[in-house]
Amino acid sequence: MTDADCLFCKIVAGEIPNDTVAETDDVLAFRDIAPKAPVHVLVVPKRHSTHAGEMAENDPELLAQVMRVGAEAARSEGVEESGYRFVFNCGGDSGQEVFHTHLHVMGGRPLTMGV
Ligand code: IU
Repeated sequence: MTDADCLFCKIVAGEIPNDTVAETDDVLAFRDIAPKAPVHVLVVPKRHSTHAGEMAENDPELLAQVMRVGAEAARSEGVEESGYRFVFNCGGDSGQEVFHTHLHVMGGRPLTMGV
């Protein structure tokens, strides 16, 4: 499914430019446009879904691919050894703003658990 109004679907389709880090047949990883850490990559499934909680129930294998590409991005961006954070925001109260599943991969400085 592709949501015609979905920003990340448009990025996946090449309609909006992105700073690609990695790409597979099913997954795209690109640098966040407003990074919250020195390394801030977003990993999205090309197939539209609303958030990771939904994907965990409906397509866990694709969600696993998203996390594998996230781990590879952490390595290629140079934060595998120092440590990094995976974040999935799921729904309004989480702070999710783009309702297409995406994994935040953040690192390059010490992170806190501030919410
Ligand atoms: P969130 O989990 O939905 O809150 O995260 C959305 C992220 O998408 C956020 O970090 C934005 O900076 C990022 N983003 C982007 O990379 N490119 C864009 O055109 C837009 C948002 I709008």
